Amino acid sequence: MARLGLIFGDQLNQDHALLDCLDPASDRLLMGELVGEATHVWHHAKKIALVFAAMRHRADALREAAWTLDYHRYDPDSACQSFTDLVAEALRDREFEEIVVSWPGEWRVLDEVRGWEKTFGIPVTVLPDSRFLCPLEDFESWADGRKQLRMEYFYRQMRRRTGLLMDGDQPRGGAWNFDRDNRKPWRGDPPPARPMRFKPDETTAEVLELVADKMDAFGSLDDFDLPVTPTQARQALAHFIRSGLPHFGDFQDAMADDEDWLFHSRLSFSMNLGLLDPIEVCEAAERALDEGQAPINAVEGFIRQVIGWREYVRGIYWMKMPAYADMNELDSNEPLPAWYWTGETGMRCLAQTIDATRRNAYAHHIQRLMVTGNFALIFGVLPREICEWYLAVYADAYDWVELPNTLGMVMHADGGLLGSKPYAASGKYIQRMSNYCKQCRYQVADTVGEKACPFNALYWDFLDRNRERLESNQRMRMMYRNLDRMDSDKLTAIRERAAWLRENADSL
Ligand code: FAD
Ligand code: DLZ
Ligand code: SF4
Repeated sequence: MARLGLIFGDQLNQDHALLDCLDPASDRLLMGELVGEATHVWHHAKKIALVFAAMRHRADALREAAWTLDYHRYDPDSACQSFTDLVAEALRDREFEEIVVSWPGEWRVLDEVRGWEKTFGIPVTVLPDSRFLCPLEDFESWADGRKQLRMEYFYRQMRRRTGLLMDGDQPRGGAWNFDRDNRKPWRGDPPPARPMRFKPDETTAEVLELVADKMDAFGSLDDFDLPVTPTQARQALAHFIRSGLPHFGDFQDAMADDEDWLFHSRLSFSMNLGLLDPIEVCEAAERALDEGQAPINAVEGFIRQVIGWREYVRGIYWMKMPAYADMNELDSNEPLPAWYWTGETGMRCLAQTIDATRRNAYAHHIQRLMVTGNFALIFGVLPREICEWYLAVYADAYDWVELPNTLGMVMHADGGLLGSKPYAASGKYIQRMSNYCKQCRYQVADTVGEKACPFNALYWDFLDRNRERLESNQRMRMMYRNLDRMDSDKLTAIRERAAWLRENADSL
């Protein structure tokens, strides 16, 4: 009897574990564009279009490679809305001896899959997800028994494991980390390196029409230019290595009012769909160093994001789910201000970041961390609401990567499991790393008063409110020393201003 292999929409990698395990001569593959997956959060239109277009191209390629594949096209009126419905439909038509999938990217989906043996009465096999370099068991063994988990130590192990940037057992360039060189603001020079653009082909154009006509999605679908096949993703990689990587390190933390990309790669879209293999991406970066095309601070900084942070957040996610999603250690309970969805706020840094998000389904890391993330942290937004926002609005967002970044790195809602301290900052940080403040309605130099930058009062108020939880953290000492220097009248005025900002959030 045949086996049924279900391929999830973000697992389009050519080395998918199913393809080694199943036999194209006797087994069948299944993929589906599902109402449930497309609407469980208010996804960005470009994200839905990217996933569907890449899925359709992958389905065509698998059929060309002699696989028998059933593909369910998006149909809002169909009774087939979820992965379970999709499998049930396949089992209605034919008998199968086994269902095979690869470990999904979301706990929610894994939980669904785990119910299938009981629902359908046949065995279900979950194979490893070959889009990652560190198997989940290896992450757990690394984490086991450590008092504190720190990305830096995990990253060093990943360097040794992959051999990337290693001279024997020593780090290349004499250090594991060159971050001290990577904090320059960008003042217009060198010119920014924009990502490569791809014209939609017929398949993609059909998907764009579908999304425009049939879906009520967030953001803009205009100028869709994303890579949707492995070939295009490789072209985008080569383009980034040539144009963005040389300056990636220097300006990694910079932000600019009218520049959406600076020197970032936009490769998360492709890596998270399986169109690019992370090791291939890192090897291309190391080759640029070998050939003198990019400096060590850029190449090391980039590789650290891919084999360090990307793998680390995934490891934490699977080790701690499902309880992780409900954590709220700082007791943050404010609703998400409505302008997170519209960008209609006078705070220039937020307005520009959200505008870019609406147009591109993208904001770069420092915008996500220090603008939209920092505001949500110091304002005290309920973690569940801000996590849902990030999962919806970015085209690279899947629970395994979005949740630890938002709930852990940004909101510190896991009590410091993922990152050692909250990235809380006042407007001064944004002023130093960008030119937003020059065009803002608010005054970055002021903390209280009608025109004062809201980040300032909220920052001091955040420290004040969380003193008991954060004061003993070594890395927060300096911040608390500064707070302690403040006289009590000023602190009272700050508390009042912060309370006013919370009450009037939607009009900021
Ligand atoms: P580059 O700056 O060019 O970096 C290169 C690659 O490194 C990225 O493509 C990505 O694969 C990897 N990377 C860098 N930082 C991280 C990180 N912190 N975690 C995981 N991978 C990383 N990334 C996602 O892929 N999906 C998400 O849903 C997501 N949500 C985030 C939410 C918040 C609140 C924050 C602060 C960060 C989030 N990130 C997420 C991490 C990071 O911001 C994006 O990976 C990055 O902006 C993608 O753009 P890029 O490809 O141009 O990255
Ligand atoms: C994000 C997404 C969207 C928008 N649509 C689909 C879909 O229609 N079919 C599908 O298989 N996957 C989709 N995905 C990705 C899933 O939500 C989910 O994150 C992964 O399938 C888990 O591996
Ligand atoms: Fe953002 Fe404050 Fe600067 Fe305005 S003044 S751009 S709100 S940091």
